[in-house]
Amino acid sequence: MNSSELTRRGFLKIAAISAAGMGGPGICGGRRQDRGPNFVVIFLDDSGWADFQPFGAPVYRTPNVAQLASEGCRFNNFYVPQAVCSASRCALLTGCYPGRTKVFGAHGPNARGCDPKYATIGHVLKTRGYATAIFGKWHIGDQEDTRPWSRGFDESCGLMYSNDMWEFHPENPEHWGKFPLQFWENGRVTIDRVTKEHQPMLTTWYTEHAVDFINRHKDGPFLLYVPHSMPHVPLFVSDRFKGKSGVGLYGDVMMEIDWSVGQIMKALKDNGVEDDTMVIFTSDNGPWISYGNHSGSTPYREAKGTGFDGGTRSACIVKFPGRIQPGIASSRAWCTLDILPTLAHLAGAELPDNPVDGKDVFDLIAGKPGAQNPSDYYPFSTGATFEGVISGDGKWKLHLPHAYRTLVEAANDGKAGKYRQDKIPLSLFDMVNDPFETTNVIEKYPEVAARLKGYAEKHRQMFYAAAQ
Ligand SMILES: [Ca+2]
Repeated sequence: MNSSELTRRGFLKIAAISAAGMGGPGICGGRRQDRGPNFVVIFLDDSGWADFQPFGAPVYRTPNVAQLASEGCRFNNFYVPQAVCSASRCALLTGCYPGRTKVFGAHGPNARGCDPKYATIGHVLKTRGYATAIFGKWHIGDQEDTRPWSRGFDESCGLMYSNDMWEFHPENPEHWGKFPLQFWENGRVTIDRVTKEHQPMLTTWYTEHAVDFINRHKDGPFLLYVPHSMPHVPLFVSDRFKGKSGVGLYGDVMMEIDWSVGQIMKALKDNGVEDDTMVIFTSDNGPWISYGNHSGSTPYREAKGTGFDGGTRSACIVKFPGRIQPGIASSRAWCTLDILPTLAHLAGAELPDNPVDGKDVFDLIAGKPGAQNPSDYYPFSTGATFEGVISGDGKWKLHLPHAYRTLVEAANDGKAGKYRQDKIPLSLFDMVNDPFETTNVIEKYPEVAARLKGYAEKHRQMFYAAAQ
């Protein structure tokens, strides 16, 4: 366990505060007893693990994220089950494995996306009277019954898919140019063809909607989901942040996202709901490193679009005053799959009728002494290829034999570089002592390998047997 983990004493202190808060009638510590807390989920696109202080030490400044980390708990071992946009978002919003929903990779315009038979976190929280909103990139369906307003979100604005799926795509403009990149608001198209004049405003517009939503729903409870389009390429920034970092466009974009975080936190505070709101801040996958100076960074192996930790491990902060100890770093592993069941638990909501794969991990993330991760394993995959499992405690990672892309040469200034394909044999990594996945220890730990192979084989049989 990390030395900065919550101590039993610290946990009891928080538990005592919570218990005292629960004692009064009606409202306790700003929270009404008959309802759950508010939730804000800020989900970046392609931001690397080391893009923000205190995870990394970027040369640009991100004071609002640093403050969020000082007021919340920083999770160093937080995972997504697939390091690509649509699959990652679907896992967060449904709590289901990609192998279950079959939402893999990144979907294009008009895609069916996630089958409506899988409830979203919006549906689940609405059963408890939550107002729900998404302002940002949806990317789990672009048909009438798979867009946000059909999928549990009362209010919405943003893009239905990635901001590079347009006429200026660096590699395939002819294909993507056939489909206008549209900006939607509450079920209708308000910008039919997003241009280079509109893209610089995306971060601002999402933020303004988020602040307005908080202002109107301060009596709560609410779910505010802000999946930013940035820092996915093509990078754009508003005039206020152009050149601000002094280190190039990527730094400017990150400073604008940091500003957005500050605006949302200020809105919570101004409306008196800061203490009644759980904030989760993370990224859908690791950096798209072939874009060179338009990409973020990660200390872990490989990056976006692979099953290595450079793709699947995201920097994560959770702030929940009085419930999660502030200012600490935790090495406890968990995953976006767990967000739906954990928030459902906190809201007092039932899980949906469809199977949900994630688990309620609130005790684990709150640092309750003795709390164990209830999942034996988390799967990881790329596209439709199941690649292996990480043990629920985050200590061991088993790669099944699979191919993966690795960088040959990055390009800069919005152009894509080159990858080549490589292969990894059946491999076991000790993620505590070798977090960079360098040394295969499968011969040294045959019992651990057998246990993880058992999980992997079961997972393959359940979710990939028909395809493989
Ligand atoms: Ca992404």
